[in-house]
Amino acid sequence: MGAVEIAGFTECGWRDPGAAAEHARWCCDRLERGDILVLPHFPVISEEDRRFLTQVRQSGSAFVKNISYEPSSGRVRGFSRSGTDARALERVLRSYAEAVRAAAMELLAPYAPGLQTDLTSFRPIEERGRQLHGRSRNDLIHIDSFPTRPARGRRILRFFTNIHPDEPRVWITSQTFAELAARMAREAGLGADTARRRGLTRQLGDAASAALRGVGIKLVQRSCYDRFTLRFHDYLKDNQAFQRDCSKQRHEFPPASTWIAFTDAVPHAVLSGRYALEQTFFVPLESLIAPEMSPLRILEAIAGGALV
Ligand SMILES: O=C(O)CCC(=O)C(=O)O
Ligand SMILES: [Fe+2]
Repeated sequence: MGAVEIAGFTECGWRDPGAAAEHARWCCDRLERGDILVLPHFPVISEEDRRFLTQVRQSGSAFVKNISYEPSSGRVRGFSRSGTDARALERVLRSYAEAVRAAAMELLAPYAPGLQTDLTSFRPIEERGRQLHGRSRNDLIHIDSFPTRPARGRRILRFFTNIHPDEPRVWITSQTFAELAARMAREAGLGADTARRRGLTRQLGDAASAALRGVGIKLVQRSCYDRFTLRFHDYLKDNQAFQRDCSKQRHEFPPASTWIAFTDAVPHAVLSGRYALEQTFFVPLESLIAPEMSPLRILEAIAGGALV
């Protein structure tokens, strides 16, 4: 597991179109094995848009972690309205989302038919010394799982771009998901919840959510997989011995670089840096080169049964 530099891919696509299919497959394979792909110079947005973003302020609310953009609706949330041109912000985030999607379709061509665009974010706050509470902290090593958007076994693929003019964004990563899960999944509660939620509780839950749907309220329907990955995220952040003793690799992502990882399986934390853009995708299992290496299949093998 590590960071792998991709030299042959530019904003115009693969340098050697004849080898594009083979290179794209290789990239997917590396990602699925837990590596981070790094495009050392891949700024994605123009210098003018970059300067604009560094003037945008995040809302001061404690509930807002990043500025987020929903490509499907065009909604931007979490920015400070005073002094920000909301339409310009929407345009810049949309153009980032579109450019990243176009790059993903070529760089990771095997995923193109199934690639599902999720949210875009802009992260203007300095991460070093950031005062987030407990499980929201970004500087504690974790795997990603989203409380409001269940993955149901799909992979969480994220592109990050450092738009700071001169400082790197610094991450640490740890060992593979397979190793973490083998050591800690049971202790973190894999299996316990699966059994408890079957039967009556489950049926009551279904009836209640049907009733709420009837009056226009949508409940988040989490699979066993999602309930466990949320628990595992919390378990890792709460586990001081793990945070202190786990193997660590440090990565510095330079200004104008873009890096890509399956953050549902690469344990990661950010130590410092400000001004990053990020685009999330879901990749269905059918699109993967090695589905048996996905967190869903690894956890199902440990649990001894289906989790979605
Ligand atoms: O902002 C970053 O560099 C990573 C933060 C993170 O781990 C996350 O948003 O899940
Ligand atoms: Fe994360």
